[in-house]
Amino acid sequence: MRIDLISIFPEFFDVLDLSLIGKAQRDELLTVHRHQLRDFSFDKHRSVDDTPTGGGAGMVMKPEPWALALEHVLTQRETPTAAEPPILIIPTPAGEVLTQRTAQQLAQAEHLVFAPGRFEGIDQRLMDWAPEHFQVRPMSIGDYVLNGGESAVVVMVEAITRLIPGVLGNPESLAEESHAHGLLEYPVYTKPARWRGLDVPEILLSGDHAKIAAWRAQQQDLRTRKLRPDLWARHVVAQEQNLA
Ligand code: 6GU
Repeated sequence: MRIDLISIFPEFFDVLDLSLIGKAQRDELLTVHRHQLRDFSFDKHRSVDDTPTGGGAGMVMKPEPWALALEHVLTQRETPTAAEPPILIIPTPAGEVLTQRTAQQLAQAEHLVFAPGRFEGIDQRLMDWAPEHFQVRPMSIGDYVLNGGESAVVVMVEAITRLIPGVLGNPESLAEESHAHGLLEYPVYTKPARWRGLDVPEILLSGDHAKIAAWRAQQQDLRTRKLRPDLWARHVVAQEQNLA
């Protein structure tokens, strides 16, 4: 997978060189290219924003530097005539909320481009122009507001790239973890069996694998009902449909 990140803070993405995503890059499962948006602004202050037309607070990102940066990314493609246009993810709290299902779908892509805006967002005409060259996906990471899209990009890149085959050391952990089956993960324990007066649940020490699996499934149900009634309701509907 190729990932292009365009931002006025490209250094923000240095964290992607650490840990598993850094290793995935070194293993050539992933190439990450960062671009400074200001390199595509040609006025004397390299400005990328201006006042909102029609009035109002804050500043709006101008469409032209974004279009030039995105066109530059298109020219850098190894197979510029590839059938699939790259997916352009525009981080915005007004986007579709990223889910595990969407992350799984995006992990299949050849080429993802992220265009995180700052200020009050990017001139709408950029989004109206971009579908000529990209599959455009406005995406959010949850119902709260961040100062800019960069931290959301880090979250999205991590959620997506860990699903690329070979990125995780132990692919079995993917199958078991939270949200893989629409429920929260069960609680986990390690040694010692007693710590500061607190005991590991006895069943986990029993060696009875069937009983342990049943206990874990029950814990997943209990946790999900308590902490995420929204997920629980969806899970119940899905189960009813599977039984029908
Ligand atoms: Cl993607 N961007 C911003 N600025 N705020 C957010 C977000 C994205 N997702 C949730 N809040």
